[in-house]
Amino acid sequence: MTTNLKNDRFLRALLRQPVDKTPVWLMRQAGRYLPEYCATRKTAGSFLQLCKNPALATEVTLQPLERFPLDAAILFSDILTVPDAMGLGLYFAEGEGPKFERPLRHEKDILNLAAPDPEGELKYVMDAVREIRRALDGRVPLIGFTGSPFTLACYMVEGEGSGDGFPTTKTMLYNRPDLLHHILKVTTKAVTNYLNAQIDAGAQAVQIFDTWGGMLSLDAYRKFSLSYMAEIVAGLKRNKDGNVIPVIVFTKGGGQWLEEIAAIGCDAIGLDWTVDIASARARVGDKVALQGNFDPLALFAEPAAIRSEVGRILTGFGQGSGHVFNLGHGISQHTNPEHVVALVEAVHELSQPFHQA
Ligand code: 1CP
Repeated sequence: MTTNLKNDRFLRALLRQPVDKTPVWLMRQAGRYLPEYCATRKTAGSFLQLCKNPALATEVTLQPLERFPLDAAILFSDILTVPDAMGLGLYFAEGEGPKFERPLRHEKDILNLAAPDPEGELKYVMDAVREIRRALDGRVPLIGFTGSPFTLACYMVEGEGSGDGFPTTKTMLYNRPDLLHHILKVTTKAVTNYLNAQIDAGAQAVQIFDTWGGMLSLDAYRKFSLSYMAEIVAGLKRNKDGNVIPVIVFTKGGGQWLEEIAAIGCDAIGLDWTVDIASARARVGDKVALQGNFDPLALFAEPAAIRSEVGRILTGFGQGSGHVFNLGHGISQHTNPEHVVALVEAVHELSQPFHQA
């Protein structure tokens, strides 16, 4: 189906077409749990310099594929490159998470916000997509991604990550919903352009990471997160050179709202590990595929326990296509890479009986 791909299992599963085994990739599959990643990051100087150097971003994107027979590659970048290109000044303080020099606190700054040109300030990301596609040479498909407007707004307003539910952002949501909606509107335009530019540059599927949507009330989730993701999905190029470009929506903590997420027209929904995958499948029916569900910290257990947990999730999903195996959130930096070997092997081996006609 997909031109020039040696392994299209991942794309086929997203479109619920038959596969020989369940495809698998891992959120944050390139990262600090790999010593070779740490070495390349050192060469680059910093995480941001690594993101901004297409040759090195290509190198780290391919590193996990050299070790494990994963069924997809994901662009090495970060969701916060977009607000950085909007002028907020992204930096990483040593040993801490991401921060912005100029968070959005004043009405004047919010009203001045504009969507960046993806082939301008973000050209380094598109260059990385083009270079990764060349280096992959059709081995597996390449996933492009963005943060959801709401998740990006959390960092843009708060100015950094938050251990206690982004209180500054929540205050704006309840006090000045008009201002938050303005940020979300501009950001939606920015990330729609950004994903379409990634598709033009060669991304073969895209994922929207809505890491913080799950901390909202259902009413606020609909108004401040889901409606903007629906707008993005409607604005994407879903066809490129005759191939469908599947869209995955991942709201961490969104397990209660799967029916509503499926209704926005995405091809697949990401599941964290708190959801029972059998019930999730029954609820969404044949509307969308499902991705994920393995607790990232279960990778700390022994290979035999990892294998049994993989078996439990595969059995829960049951017969047929429509499941992309993944973690329910990013892989921890303290994960032993040998345990990832056990996970990928178990998925490919144990899933085969579920795909026999
Ligand atoms: O020190 C380092 O080397 C940086 C660690 C790191 C890495 C490896 C960060 C900083 N970002 C990344 C890469 C990254 N981030 C990818 C690459 C592709 C992959 O292999 O999956 C992706 C898709 C992301 C997405 C991302 N960044 C999200 C959404 C998904 C999620 O994990 O929830 C979020 C919230 C971020 C912000 C961010 N960037 C980095 C960190 C440590 C964080 C999280 C901060 C926080 O918890 O608030």
